[in-house]
Amino acid sequence: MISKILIANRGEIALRVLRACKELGIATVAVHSTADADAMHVRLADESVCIGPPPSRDSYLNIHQIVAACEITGADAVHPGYGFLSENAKFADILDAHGITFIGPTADHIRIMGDKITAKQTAQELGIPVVPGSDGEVKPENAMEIARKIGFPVLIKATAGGGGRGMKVAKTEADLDEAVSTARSEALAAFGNDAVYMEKYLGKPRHIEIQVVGDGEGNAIHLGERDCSLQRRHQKVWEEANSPALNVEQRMKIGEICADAMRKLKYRGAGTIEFLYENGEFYFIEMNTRLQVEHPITEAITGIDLVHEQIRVASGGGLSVKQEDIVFSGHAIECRINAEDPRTFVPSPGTITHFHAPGGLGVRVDSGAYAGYKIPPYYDSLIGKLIVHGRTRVECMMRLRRVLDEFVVDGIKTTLPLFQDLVDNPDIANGDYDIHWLEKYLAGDKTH
Ligand code: MV4
Repeated sequence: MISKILIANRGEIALRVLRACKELGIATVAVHSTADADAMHVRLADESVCIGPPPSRDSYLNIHQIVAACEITGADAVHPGYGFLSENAKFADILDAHGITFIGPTADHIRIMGDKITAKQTAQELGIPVVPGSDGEVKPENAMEIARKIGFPVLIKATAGGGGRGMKVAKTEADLDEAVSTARSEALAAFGNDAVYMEKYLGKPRHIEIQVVGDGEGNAIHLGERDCSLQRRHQKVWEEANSPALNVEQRMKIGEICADAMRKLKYRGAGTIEFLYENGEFYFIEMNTRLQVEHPITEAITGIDLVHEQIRVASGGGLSVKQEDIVFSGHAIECRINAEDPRTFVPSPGTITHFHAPGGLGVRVDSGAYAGYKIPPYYDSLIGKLIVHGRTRVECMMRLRRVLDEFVVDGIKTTLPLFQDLVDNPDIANGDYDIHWLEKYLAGDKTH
């Protein structure tokens, strides 16, 4: 049994986890840096502990301070949220050594999926379709032979990577040497590890990810997919469930492949299996071993609270639902509201002077923002998420247009105006976009 959870995070996700704890009758401990003393997650928690100065490495990433906060408050479990320590295997090991439950997968599963080559090999062994590519690491001297076998264009990726860093395309043989050496030096600089691997480069895929939850004992469910193709510089901007590109048969087929893989792995916790989707085929790229920012759209179409499930499986209580009882209903869209200039995406920290969140049927706002709140400059610029649900995609889009009109955030710049443009765009209305659509749109190329 878990009776007190320490939430090792800040902002909207700390609030999100707090809400689940309250519903389950579990006591909560907030941690915060000195910059976040006035944050909503601190106000709403039962107890709070200041864990250090503003920089993340001294506070939200400081494992010793977080373990000490658990010991001081008697918390018996930690929810890491997303980002920060959520995919840190060493953190999971240290909590384990202190007899504190990590609400997430085993440290071994975090490690396997954190190394992109092992992740891909594991996925393939579990029956998940992967992008054609090298069999493990590629050394410069073998690169040409491997690339010719795969067929150009190819993509060089960092083994320790993720999020697009250390990734280089080689269109033809003439580009290969440079692509490999740049990818290796970028990987070394970013991750302290120059190992790279190679894949067939897919030109116009969609990014589609499958939500899974496992109980660690060989039971697992899938909760359908999210289409996260609308990204800018590897930051998701707009996500939807279901994907406008899939039908029910495709959804249930790839979902069952993923759930089955998680059963074989005896995976525990929530996870996301990421695919590129092109010409009707799925190609595994990565697995995330955490709750994701965009999880609420899955909750909207399934009615399942993913944080409740995480807490249940972490305490050995099992999943609350069987696969055959999951009903997918309607359509949901999430807009990430960032404190940024909507054209340049330059961060816009400062004081929010007015704040009015929209409401009504099918509307959810996850945010720690309020009038008078001062956004600190030290962390990411996500200040809230708007999630809209409708019975159909058309109803969802009509509702989103209405809701965006109601949303007021004054005193700072936000990305809300971008969503007002997107909701009126014909390609978006048709669900006709790939992973490059948004960057082209923002560059002013509206001809595609
Ligand atoms: C790819 C790809 C094309 N072909 N892999 C970018 C981040 C990392 N998670 C994987 N990424 C990509 N992998 C192959 N074989 C194109 C991307 C990619 C991308 C993927 C998802 C969402 C947005 C993207 C933007 C640019 C490139």
